[in-house]
Amino acid sequence: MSDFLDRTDAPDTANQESDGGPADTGRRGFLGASALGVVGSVLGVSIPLQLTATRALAQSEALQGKEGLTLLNDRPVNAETPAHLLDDAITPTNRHFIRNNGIAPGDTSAEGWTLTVDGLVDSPMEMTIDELRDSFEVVTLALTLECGGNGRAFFDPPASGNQWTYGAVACSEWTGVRLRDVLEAAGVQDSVVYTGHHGADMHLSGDPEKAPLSRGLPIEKAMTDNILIAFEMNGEALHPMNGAPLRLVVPGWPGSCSQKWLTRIELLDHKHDGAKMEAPSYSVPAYPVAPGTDVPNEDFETIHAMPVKSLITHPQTDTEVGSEFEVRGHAWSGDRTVQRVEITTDFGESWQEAELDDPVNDGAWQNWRANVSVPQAGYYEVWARATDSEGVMQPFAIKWNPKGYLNNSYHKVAVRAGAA
Ligand SMILES: Nc1nc2c(c(=O)[nH]1)N[C@H]1C(S)=C(S)[C@@H](COP(=O)(O)O)O[C@H]1N2
Ligand SMILES: [Mo]
Repeated sequence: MSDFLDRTDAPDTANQESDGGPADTGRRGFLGASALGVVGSVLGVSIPLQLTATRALAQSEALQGKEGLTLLNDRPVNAETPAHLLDDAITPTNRHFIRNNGIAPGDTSAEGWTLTVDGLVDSPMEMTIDELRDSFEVVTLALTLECGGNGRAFFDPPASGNQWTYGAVACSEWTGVRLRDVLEAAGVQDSVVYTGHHGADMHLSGDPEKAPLSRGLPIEKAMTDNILIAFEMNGEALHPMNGAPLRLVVPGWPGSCSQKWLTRIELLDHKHDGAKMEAPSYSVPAYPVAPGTDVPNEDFETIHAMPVKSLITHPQTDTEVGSEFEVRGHAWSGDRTVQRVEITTDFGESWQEAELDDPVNDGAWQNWRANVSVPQAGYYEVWARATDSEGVMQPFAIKWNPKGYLNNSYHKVAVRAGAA
């Protein structure tokens, strides 16, 4: 089976630069969708002509170690992981999706990299990565990162931006220092309501005055225990495309909160107004809307916690199974835990509860598995649905919103079951 995903009938917004910023009206990726595919098979042929030869070379080198991912866009680089390649309890670095809004910095070595913490703090600081390591407790946590636009590909009418299917989610093991410890050391002043995050990547226009992305967090969220300023991913230096040498990892909130190539955290007495903080970026209407509705910007709300969701990582869709087989995957829910995962192989007539693990730590997804048997040979769909600790269950259908965020409808895989 070829793992090239045929996207020829994807809407022609597939290569737009953004997963939901105001700037994403109109720009097409340089290549047609059909020229994009699995990372590895396209290296060397997908170099956009706008890039200098040197930078394009650096970019394809940076994609090394990500073979098997599906490339959705090459400028900026966006690549997702097919669901069956997300089977590991902890996502290996080569299976972690990539979502860039701009051009990654060319030099991502830890040498000389510094983090500035300033704004409304008692003692502004600038520290190297070694100084961060030496000054604060170093912790390792498995943390779930999901792009706010994961699942956008299934919106009807389509939403502009990267056409993520299922694979803009991961749970790697991150090592770093707690954001809270660093902010407390700097001395957060009483007037602070928001953080502003800054990274070293470059806007697609090349304009040094513009940031591709600069998001922030309400200060109460920033002070929670499981947000890391990370300098290791799965026990090694971060992959250059995943924010080396230093990044934020904010589990359970839209991935855009997790600033990569982190250089500065600013403390503010107003909501941060950096790139893609404004509606409709990473925002949904404050009230339910009919599919296709044009919603005025002032009616949007910034997304906070991501909703409850599950992913089936085995069996792989479009494969053959026996009459008895194991179904397994992961489930997560923003700032909550998942209390139940159920699966069906009869289009929802009956549901079977899966065995569900606790998260290995606060902020990690939960692994689940179930043995199923089917009554006769033939075509089956396996669907999964999770229910979180507040009793909120994944919806069957997509709750449409203009920018294609928060699609947590059931994941479905198709299999052909053989005779017993
Ligand atoms: N500096 C910077 N940080 C960034 C981004 C970016 O474009 N620039 N993209 C964000 C988005 S939208 C997501 S979903 C996550 C993706 O993290 P990953 O590429 O390591 O999977 O990074 C976030 N951090
Ligand atoms: Mo994202």
